[in-house]
Amino acid sequence: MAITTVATFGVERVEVMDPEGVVDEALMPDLSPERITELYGWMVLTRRFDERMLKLQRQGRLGTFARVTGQEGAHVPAAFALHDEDWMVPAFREAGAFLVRGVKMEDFLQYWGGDERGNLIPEGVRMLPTAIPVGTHMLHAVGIGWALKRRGEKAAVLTSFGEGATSEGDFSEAMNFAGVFQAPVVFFCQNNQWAISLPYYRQTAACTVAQKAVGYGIPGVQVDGNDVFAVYRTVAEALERACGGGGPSLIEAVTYRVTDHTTSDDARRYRAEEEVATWKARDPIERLAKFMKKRGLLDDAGEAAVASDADQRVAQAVAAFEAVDAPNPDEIFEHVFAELTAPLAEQREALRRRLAKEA
Ligand SMILES: Cc1ncc(C[n+]2csc(CCOP(=O)(O)OP(=O)(O)O)c2C)c(N)n1
Repeated sequence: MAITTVATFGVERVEVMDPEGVVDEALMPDLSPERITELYGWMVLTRRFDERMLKLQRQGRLGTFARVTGQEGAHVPAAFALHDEDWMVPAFREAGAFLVRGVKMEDFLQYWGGDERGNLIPEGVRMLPTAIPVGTHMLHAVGIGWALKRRGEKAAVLTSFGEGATSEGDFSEAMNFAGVFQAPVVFFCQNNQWAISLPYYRQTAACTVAQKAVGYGIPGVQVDGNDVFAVYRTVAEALERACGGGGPSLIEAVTYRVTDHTTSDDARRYRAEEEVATWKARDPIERLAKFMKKRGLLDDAGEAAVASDADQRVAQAVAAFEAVDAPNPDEIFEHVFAELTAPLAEQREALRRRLAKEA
């Protein structure tokens, strides 16, 4: 009889660029200056869009929105690392990924304005719509990945979610299935430290999200989620491995939700201003700008031009969104059942009567 160690594990963390924009050349991903400039443009567009979303909501022109400011260093480079033939299966805090993947900004606005027609993904864009139920979409991602594998398609799936979603049973089922069937899925966790008012340490007893991969026999790694190069490099590698038959992986991008949970929340009620200030100082866009300025890829005038170009694109999208006719309320009852159930038919009649009265 003996007691022996049958398994050991460690968790690696990838950092490429420090807060001053200085990079480790040996770890730099393969990105041309043009691609880095493009990536920067997407991040700024995402930030300006996000800020405008808050204003629109406060003005009563938009419904609730899950803001992404501070998380552009995570989901934007992750989406940027995808090839056209890859799929993205997002949660609800990935505005930048929608833009990078080619979803029209006005459509995205329309969805968050409460009009489901905005959820129609353009033909040829391999992306699923926003998933509000926490965690359910990870199973859809694995289904798509498994299908790609069975069809022999050389493509992978990136699914993104928050650390809160890793407490859901869906996460465990998805990770297990992906591991057993070696589905080409990259699980991308934006660990932004808070699930509404629940902090990370109350969410899980695991000291990293990345280590959860060990239980499913798949590789797990942590990256600095405010370091675009670390994220891009790690996601690109994981996608390549998945496409080449190397199976799934889990990436934990450590970042921070500097805004409220949604435009309906007030985070000052449950967390300290000092903590928020610490993370604001680690801004991912400023970090990339510092790098680009050192390399002569950006100057102050260029920075202002990128921002004003982004503002113009956002203004045009808002105008297009607000020019769309309101949907027919009857549509609420369509597309779920082939034949409307009796209670739903009754509800539709009640709605019609009420709208007729109010008209
Ligand atoms: C199945 C389910 N349970 C609860 C909710 C309510 N809810 C919305 S967001 C959220 C927290 C999610 O936290 P996390 O997964 O870390 O993502 P984050 O919001 O931080 O991006 C909860 C509990 C929901 N949308 N779906």
